[in-house]
Amino acid sequence: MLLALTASANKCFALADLIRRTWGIPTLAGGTFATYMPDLCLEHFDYVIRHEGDEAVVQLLDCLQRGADPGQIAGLSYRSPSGAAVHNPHAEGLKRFDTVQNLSLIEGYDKRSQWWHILTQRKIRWIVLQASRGCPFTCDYCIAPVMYGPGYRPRGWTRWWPTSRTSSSTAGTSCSWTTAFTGNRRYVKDLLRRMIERKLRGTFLAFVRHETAADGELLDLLREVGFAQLYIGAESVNDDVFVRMNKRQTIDKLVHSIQSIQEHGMDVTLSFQAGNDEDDRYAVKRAVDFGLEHDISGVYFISTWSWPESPSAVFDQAADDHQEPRLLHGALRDHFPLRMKPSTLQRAILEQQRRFWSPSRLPGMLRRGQLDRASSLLIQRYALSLFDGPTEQYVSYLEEIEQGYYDEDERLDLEKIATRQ
Ligand code: B12
Ligand code: SF4
Repeated sequence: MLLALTASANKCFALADLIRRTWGIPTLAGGTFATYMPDLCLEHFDYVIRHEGDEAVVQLLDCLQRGADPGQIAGLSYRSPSGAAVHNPHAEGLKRFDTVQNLSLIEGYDKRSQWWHILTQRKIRWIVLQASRGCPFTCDYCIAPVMYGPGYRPRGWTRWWPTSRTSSSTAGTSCSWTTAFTGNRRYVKDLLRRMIERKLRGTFLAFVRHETAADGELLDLLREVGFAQLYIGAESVNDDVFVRMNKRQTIDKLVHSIQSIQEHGMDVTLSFQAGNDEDDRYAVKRAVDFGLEHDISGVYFISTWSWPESPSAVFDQAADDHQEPRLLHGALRDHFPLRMKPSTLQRAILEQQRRFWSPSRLPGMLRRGQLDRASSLLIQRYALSLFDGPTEQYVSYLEEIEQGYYDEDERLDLEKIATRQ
């Protein structure tokens, strides 16, 4: 059973091919990439489970054991005896998904500290806790509505909240709580109060929306449990982008939210999309300016991208330039932006990230006693340096392929790009 992020899909394909060639045992893929690209995955895997896998995987194992027909397993893709791809109808989103991961079941799971991993393995370990699935919002670019369907489904906390077993196996690591964590405030407050009662504390980060900050009681509870960072998908510093993408956010609300979270003793991390149709060559710089002005602890950029199959593509699909999967991890641009050359966008991402994670900011952090921020800056700066060479090579490549498609003001000739060979 394999799960591939797009950027690691080729490696997973090679591994699946090897397993099939060497041992001939059935192979199964699942997760976001496989859900969007089941046909491609079926070239290397015997089965693909689309969307949520919890029930389908058990049904498939049972079916394989009995040698039965998999035609009834909702959400399963496979090949018929004639070789044609069969995609069974979608499964309904799970109503109950109470079981929590138990890391002690992983043989040889390494319990050494985060610092040990950073210093000796150059790896940061993040444990994901999923308190809910889905999101009450439907932003056009987001995978959450596609993967989990409409609405927000809380997990049955009575059975799943972090137990001492989970906490001990995650000791010394950071935990992130998945998308739209605070989508149902009553449920999340209840969960946090129970964690406080049971003295379950840790270092947590949660993915939240700006509305979270309107509730002071919720922020106090988050802080008390150990949430040090709230991660908000800012996406842009341009209200027009929010409207076009159905984000239901404004810059004003974002700023209020940041201030309120900081007043409650937590840091804010923001991620931005880079290369939207409204963005000119200074958009990435403006986002970093915004981050510095509002004392944000981390500013990240994900290059705007859209699946060809997306029902709500966020840019004209003629401008799509899907690279090989290996390059699709969000840090490299994957389309021809409307108002700047691809090389300008890529260079801006690199330079502005360097500016945000500049060592020149260290003395100020140390003076203010922000040791967490200082160590995070060193780690991020180091991580960035690993991308320097490949990104600069990529910029040179972009300068070649963009020739002839942009005017002097770096405006894309969409017609010309649509008819390129
Ligand atoms: C938490 C998270 C992280 C954490 C991961 C921590 C960790 N230890 O795993 C951090 C912040 C480190 C991270 C980093 C990155 N992430 Co991330 N991350 C997420 C996030 C928010 C939640 C993923 C999660 O664990 N969910 C909980 C599990 C239970 O749900 P699930 O993954 O959907 O799994 C269900 C189904 O998909 C299915 N399923 C999943 N796997 C399998 C496998 C099989 C065999 C089967 C049958 C079914 C199945 O069944 C599950 C239960 O129903 C998602 C967005 C999202 N909301 O899903 C992005 C997401 C997965 N990340 C993404 C990306 C791009 C990255 C980065 C490459 C970003 C970057 N440029 O650095 C890095 C890669 C890091 C790495 N080395 O792999 C993309 C992946 C897009 C793609 N298709 O490739 C996503 C989808 C966000 C997005 N919209 O762009 N990420
Ligand atoms: S609010 Fe966040 S999780 Fe929900 S649809 Fe929008 S981007 Fe996705």
